[in-house]
Amino acid sequence: GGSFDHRDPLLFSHLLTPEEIAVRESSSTFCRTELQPKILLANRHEVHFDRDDMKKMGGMGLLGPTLPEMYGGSNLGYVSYGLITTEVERVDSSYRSAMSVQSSLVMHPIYAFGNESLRRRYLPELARGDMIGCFGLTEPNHGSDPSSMETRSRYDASTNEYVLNGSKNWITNSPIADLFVVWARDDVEEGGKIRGYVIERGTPGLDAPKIEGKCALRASVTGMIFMEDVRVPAGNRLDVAGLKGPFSCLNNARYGIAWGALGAAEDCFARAREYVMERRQFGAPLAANQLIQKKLADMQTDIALARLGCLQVGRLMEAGKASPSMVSLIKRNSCGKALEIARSARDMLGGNGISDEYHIFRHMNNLEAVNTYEGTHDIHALILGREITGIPAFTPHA
Ligand code: TGC
Ligand code: FAD
Repeated sequence: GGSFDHRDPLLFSHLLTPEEIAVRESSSTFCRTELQPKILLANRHEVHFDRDDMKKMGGMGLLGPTLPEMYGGSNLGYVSYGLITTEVERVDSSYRSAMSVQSSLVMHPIYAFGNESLRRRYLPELARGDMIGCFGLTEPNHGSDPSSMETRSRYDASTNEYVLNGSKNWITNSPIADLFVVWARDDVEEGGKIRGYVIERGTPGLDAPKIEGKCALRASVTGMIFMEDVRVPAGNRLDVAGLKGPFSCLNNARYGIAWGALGAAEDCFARAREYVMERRQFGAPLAANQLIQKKLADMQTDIALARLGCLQVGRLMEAGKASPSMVSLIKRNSCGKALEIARSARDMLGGNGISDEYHIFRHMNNLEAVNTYEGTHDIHALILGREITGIPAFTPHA
């Protein structure tokens, strides 16, 4: 018979390779020593994302980890990528957000759809964290439905440039980004297709103000992007047409989030467990109450099962057999479950659960945003619903 470890109830670790275990251990040490000590104040005072943190992540090989080494990547598998996002988000979703955007939404499209000159110019700097990227798809009037975007691109043959006009909203890292991957629709004469453009900070007509008053992801900076006749050299257009361009980036990022959210959930579980073991009410530890034990059992079950789902999708990605809807399934499940776990853990700490010093409230607020971005919980339900029934239900029918 085997033994039962409450920290790894289904022996998940036995399913990892020695390389994956080493990646998990080195990222965990990095996150505990470099990121954990600063998160409390970074969140409390909404400190701007520290550029040095991106450089440190780059130095650890955490940026673009699945890309080949010749472009600065670490040539790791998708399971290793998931293990990294788990360790980073165990500290805070803000740090994982910065890493996801840089790796999946900026480096991935440049690698997958950029010409060789773009790849060589930008990927190594992004991998080192010397350059920060952002990804502009969402607009003020179009979030869940990016196909209706208003941002337009027109070709100017006289200068061999594309001219972009429009605005983007809720863009992670836009106020501090050096490089903007922006999605825009062509003029009708040019096919009216959605395409991606790589734009450098400082290009005339480009502005990226910060969004103030955020109640989640406070250690991450979020902003808008305004474009007024922004001229982009023809070589900076990505070689992909249609929504599959941005969506293939989202597949990667959503996959990392599915793992990451479980890191936040596990931190909430561990902190709540520790608290109820110590805290006494009615003459006994809180942990001695059935209601408390049921909450812990629910949390542990949800985390353990969700993690196996992430691992299976990771292995399928490595084998080239994963479908985007599998990623919707795990992104939706992990974020929804992690949010419930954080709320429950917060409750178990009573009044102390309201204080940021106990960390759970911060995770809970972050997970509200994580459950919303990269496709909301309900949008992923509709993606799965379309698979199950063959009927797309995105557009309501009268
Ligand atoms: P639909 O008809 O389904 O598809 C249009 C075309 O796109 C292709 N496609 C995909 N390709 C690759 N991967 C995917 N996941 C794909 N999903 C769709 C599809 O095959 C088709 O190609 P083609 O060649 O036939 O034209 O398009 P739709 O408009 O009906 O889609 C509906 C819906 C709701 C599924 C989609 O619009 C959606 O996913 N909406 C959610 C929007 C979203 O996720 N936004 C995220 C913004 S980025 C962000 O939040 C970053 S936060 C980062 C952080 O800080 O961590
Ligand atoms: P809406 O689309 O207006 O949705 C509002 C509500 O309506 C949701 O509950 C939704 O589920 C529901 N809904 C919408 N359509 C339907 C339907 N057909 N049926 C049933 N319910 C529906 N975007 C980027 O491009 N890049 C980024 O870096 C980025 N970073 C972000 C960072 C943060 C902190 C946040 C909060 C958002 C970020 N986003 C980013 C934007 C994010 O992807 C969008 O907020 C998200 O896709 C939802 O779009 P929306 O906010 O416009 O909500």
